[in-house]
Amino acid sequence: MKTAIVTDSTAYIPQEVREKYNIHMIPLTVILGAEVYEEERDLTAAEFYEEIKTKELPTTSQPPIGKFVELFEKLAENYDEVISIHLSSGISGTYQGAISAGFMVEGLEVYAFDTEVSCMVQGFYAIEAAKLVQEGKSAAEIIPILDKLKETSHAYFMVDDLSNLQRGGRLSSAQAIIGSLLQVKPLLHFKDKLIVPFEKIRTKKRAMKRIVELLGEATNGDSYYAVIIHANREEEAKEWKAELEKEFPNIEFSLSYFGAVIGTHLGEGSMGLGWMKKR
Ligand code: MYR
Repeated sequence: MKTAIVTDSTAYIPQEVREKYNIHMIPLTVILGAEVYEEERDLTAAEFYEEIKTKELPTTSQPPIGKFVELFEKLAENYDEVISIHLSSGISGTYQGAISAGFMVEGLEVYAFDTEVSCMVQGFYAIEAAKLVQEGKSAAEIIPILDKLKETSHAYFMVDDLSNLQRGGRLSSAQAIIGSLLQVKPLLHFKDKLIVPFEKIRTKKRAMKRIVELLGEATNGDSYYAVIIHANREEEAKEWKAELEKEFPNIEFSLSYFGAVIGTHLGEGSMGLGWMKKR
């Protein structure tokens, strides 16, 4: 049984890591002014944050179904099955797109996996799945392992300005709650596949402190992967990583970023921390 691993661009897995683990990537789209870009292919995160200084506010879109069909048909030439790992189905139609395309392609069994999150935490699932393929496991064996890992994984994040999330319709709360949150820096997270406020916190510094508390409680001295994710704030993220590495020797930290699609909805200056237990 030959198994391929696909994820979408919002995992923001660096190209060399994708190549190392043979992970195939399908890009989501950013519409900036009159231009349509496939993120991570023809628009890097750095270019995006530069562009939005002068352009109108961007919008985003899931991969066209035809692109999924094209990719799966190509994979069908060399593989029997594919695990297609995607950002939360509560915030994008990408996961559903993978399922629909799976019905249209012959000779390839498509297993779509909803990470119920996004960014490098989604990347953790894709990398673990790829390692399991290397260990000789099939999709039917890998999916339950990914489901189990879900119980150990979480992400919290904060934004400088909630209006991007509100405008893009990706903040799931009553308008009155959102109104009261606009004055503070709420800590956000995913619940039942949707983005919801976790706690109201007044400053970014306090929000970061609270995330660290939550990390400590969740990991409890066990071996975990964790990732610090930033929207064009690399230095700040590096400093935070160095502090966290001192405090949590059992956790393997990495650094990642909110690229163009997720950056459109969160805005520059956002920061997040996600984790997953090591197998
Ligand atoms: C689409 O147009 O289909 C993509 C929509 C993406 C919405 C992104 C909303 C923010 C996600 C934040 C993830 C934070 C993970 C740590």
